[in-house]
Amino acid sequence: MNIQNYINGQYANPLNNEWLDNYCPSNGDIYGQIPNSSKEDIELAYQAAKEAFQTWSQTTPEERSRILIKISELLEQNLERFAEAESKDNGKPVSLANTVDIPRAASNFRFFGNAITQFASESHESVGQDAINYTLRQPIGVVGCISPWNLPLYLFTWKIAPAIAAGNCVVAKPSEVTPMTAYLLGEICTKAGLPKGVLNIVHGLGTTTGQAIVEHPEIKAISFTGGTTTGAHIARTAAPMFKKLSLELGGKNPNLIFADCDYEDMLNTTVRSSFANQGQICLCGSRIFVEAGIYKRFKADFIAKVKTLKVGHPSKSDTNIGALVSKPHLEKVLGYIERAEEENNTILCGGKKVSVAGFENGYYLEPTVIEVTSNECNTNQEEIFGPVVTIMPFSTEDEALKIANDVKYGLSAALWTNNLKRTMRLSAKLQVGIVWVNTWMLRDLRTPFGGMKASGVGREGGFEALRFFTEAKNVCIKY
Ligand code: TXE
Repeated sequence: MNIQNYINGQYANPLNNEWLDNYCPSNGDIYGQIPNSSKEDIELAYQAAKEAFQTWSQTTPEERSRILIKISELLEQNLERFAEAESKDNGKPVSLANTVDIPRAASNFRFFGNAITQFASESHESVGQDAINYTLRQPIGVVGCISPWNLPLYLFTWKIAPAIAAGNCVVAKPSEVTPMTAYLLGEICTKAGLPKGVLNIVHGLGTTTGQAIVEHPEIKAISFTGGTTTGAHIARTAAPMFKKLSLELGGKNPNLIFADCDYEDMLNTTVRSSFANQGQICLCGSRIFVEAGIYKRFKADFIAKVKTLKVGHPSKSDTNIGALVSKPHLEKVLGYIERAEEENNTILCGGKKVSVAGFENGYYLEPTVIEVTSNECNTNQEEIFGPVVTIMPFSTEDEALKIANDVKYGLSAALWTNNLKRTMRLSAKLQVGIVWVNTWMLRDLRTPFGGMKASGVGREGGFEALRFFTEAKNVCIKY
């Protein structure tokens, strides 16, 4: 199936008429083409957004809310169609797209549709000076949203929904590896009555199409999720133009498991936090540290459970692990496993490609557990972003904290303990944006989301996202 850009409320071919192949990860086939858009397409999208901003920025929050909630309802009505498209494009199990990706995309629109009606600004009475200050929260104008391939519609809409809720108009680019659901979203937006030009979706490569969004002098804010190297490049490009940036980047998240935790709950959740979405979530707990007293037991039980995970075609209901997103990505992950062995780490299970009968050219990989002897090895320092985790024992709480923080990333951590004082101590000291205690990936859209260190800058989610997508202007009136 060939897809098109969605500019000014209409589907259109790229101006240069250049196309890229779109691969299906579960069987390796090329199943369609996508626009390889140029700077000129971005300019067209920008002009449409600029024009739409004249009226969209003047609509009431209630009007915008009504349209966002309609988009959410239409996504829910089209759940199966979107879930199947997402799975085909990304390789993830349909069961995951059905229960997580698409419902969450719908929630993003509903949440920000509601949130904008509650987004109040502050006022401050300057006592003794006969003055009152109030803050105007005004939309920025035309903003850019660039999203990755791991949670395609989920993350695309996580940016778009707050941007348009706040009254901005958007030029958006999904990952060229997984463009399909973003393409389908255009039609839903038109049906929901989103005025033309408010959302423009342009497909193409990061280095050309994405770069053109970041370089556009009139696109004043960029919300980006993707790799840390790309994030650094975007920051460098945007800096001389003083663009507002929100960067959600990579992670190498620690799971700290203490002997006093609820063992079964921890074990089941740790399998999920390791391998959900083929381990391709920036929040996956890829470094597992276990208190020495229960290390042997954990190692045996964890491996036994991991071995029961079924790698298979994404459309099968008993598949736990589908295909990795692309051939280059599969090769990259295999390269990390090879290097782990060169570093004298021990592959406890997995590590090899899987040939799924009937789909031999798909990008399947066994869930892989590696035992490391030091947190300093590359395997524990670099983001692998696949179904690969490491395990290692620790002796004391201080040591656990030290190794958890001893990494360039700082996105999230999972802490497993029933000791309240330890929970409070570690939560305060972990250098991450999100700490989960006795759970993982429990998300509440009102909370701030984002990372420290090389995991990015800024926070999205809740009112943080609405703050990012608005300019705060203070007005001081002397009376
Ligand atoms: O991401 P890229 P890639 C990590 C993960 C993965 C690595 C690389 O470790 O292996 O990053 O993945 C667009 N200007 N994460 O190469 O390139 C690109 O087209 C503007 C973690 O696939 O960062 C896509 O839409 N845009 C991550 C988006 O950026 C550019 C999720 C992300 O692609 C651009 C994905 C440029 N110069 C990968 N270059 C997470 N945090 O969840 C690329 N893009």
